[in-house]
Amino acid sequence: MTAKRIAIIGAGPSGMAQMRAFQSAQQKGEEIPEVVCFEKQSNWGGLWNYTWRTGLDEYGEPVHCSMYRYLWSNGPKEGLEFADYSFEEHFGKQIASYPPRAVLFDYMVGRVEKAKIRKWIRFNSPVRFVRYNEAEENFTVTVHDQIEDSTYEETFDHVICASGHFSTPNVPFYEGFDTFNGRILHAHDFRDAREFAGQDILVVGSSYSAEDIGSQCWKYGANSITSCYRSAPMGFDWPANWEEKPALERVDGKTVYFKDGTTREIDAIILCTGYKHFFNFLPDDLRLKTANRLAAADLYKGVVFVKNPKMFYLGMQDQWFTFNMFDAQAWWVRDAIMGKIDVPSDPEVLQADVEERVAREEESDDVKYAIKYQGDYIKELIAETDYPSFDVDGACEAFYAWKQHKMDDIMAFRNNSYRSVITGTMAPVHHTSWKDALDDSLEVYLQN
Ligand code: FAD
Ligand code: NA7
Repeated sequence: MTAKRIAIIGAGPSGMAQMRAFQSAQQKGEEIPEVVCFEKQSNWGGLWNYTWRTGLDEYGEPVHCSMYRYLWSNGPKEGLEFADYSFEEHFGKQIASYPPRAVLFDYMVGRVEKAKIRKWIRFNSPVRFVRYNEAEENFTVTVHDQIEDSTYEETFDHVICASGHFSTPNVPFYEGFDTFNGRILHAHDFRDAREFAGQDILVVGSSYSAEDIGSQCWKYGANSITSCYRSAPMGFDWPANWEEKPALERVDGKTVYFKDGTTREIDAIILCTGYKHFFNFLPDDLRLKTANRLAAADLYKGVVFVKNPKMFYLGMQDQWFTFNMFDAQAWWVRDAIMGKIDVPSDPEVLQADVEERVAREEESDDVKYAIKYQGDYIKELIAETDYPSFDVDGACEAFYAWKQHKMDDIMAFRNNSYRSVITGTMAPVHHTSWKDALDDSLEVYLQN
């Protein structure tokens, strides 16, 4: 019998976790399926593969990257550490708790370089379409080889979609945008905060991007930040030149109008209005349609597509936990594919699991509840596989402390450190406070 063939779409943190999961079974002497990962970029790392480009890439594809130059981890690294590859193993020492983008990229790549799985990836290979063949019970995947500029088809027994969901911007229109005398951009296209030095900027939105992009602009010398919320304010104790306003109503010239009747003169508008789950390479019968929430729609155990259980999705939830949650999912999906875990065949059983998760998420809108909810999800998955168990509750504690540190001082929370739940070591306090650390290169960050 020929080995099963598995297609993974995307070599970001989720796709990399999936490959590492298969490789770890192989390392233990198990027969694994043939794994092919299609990645549209020329390198791995997903959103963490930084590019200066915005709009379209060199091949005319939408640029995937939504990250910006001076991005530092927005949560403590102790909440995302791989259970099978600690920060200390990678860097040879414990490092501070909120690493900049380049440091986290280096860490995640270190694990997969060690696992030697790069050979499974076909780079510059956007998946154009996936079709399920009822009769053969397999999938035909259409891929564009950008280097050769040719398309081809291959068949697979399973498809694992790990294409991310923070790349296609949600861009609202407000009256007067078309005549605004300044730059309007979405967070997806934000790169270097120095561009806004000396300017008065408006940030629309009240979630992570609004908070962090506003903070970046503040750190790198914007004259003032005005942020505005649709539902609820972020409510931090902002610096003197940052004001939080209710919803934006309209724009006229350079004047922006808010719901409370107040106005401001603004140089640039940054729309931090979130992202869309966007899968233009999938047909209706395979395409996930979900909001950005902890219990994603139509995913049994958060990973099996209920409308076709041969198809899996990774990392489609809203995220408190990231790298370690992708691992938990990847190990579970591996075992489902390898027949070590039974996926029920009755669609009603699959759907009931989804509904239970949705109902449980909706029981509370408390932040601690949400963090624990996702921590419990990780525990649930790893209990069913050989992924190294770790102190998930301890990781939740790091998140609770992080939340409090943000309330204490939003411009200084990244100066705190936490204990690793993998090695038990306390992270050192970083040598420079976040607001003064203008050079955030890997070399400088690691000087502790
Ligand atoms: P992605 O990283 O988006 O990777 C998906 C991959 O799929 C990409 O490489 C893409 O090129 C590829 N792909 C997409 N479509 C196709 C196709 N059709 N064919 C082939 N390949 C395709 N998380 C943290 O833990 N800490 C942080 O500090 C943090 N900061 C963030 C800041 C920003 C601005 C954003 C947007 C997200 C941040 N995140 C952070 C969350 C982030 O979602 C995860 O860290 C992680 O990148 C998700 O991994 P992923 O593999 O699921 O998706
Ligand atoms: P999020 O967390 O999805 O938040 C989107 C924000 O945008 C949220 O505050 C929304 O307000 C707001 N929003 C959405 N549509 C509109 C319109 N039309 N007008 C005004 N405001 C709007 O996205 P982020 O980019 O902040 O974070 C995504 C990931 O990137 C996150 O996981 C981080 O790790 C980094 P609402 O509260 O819904 O009223």
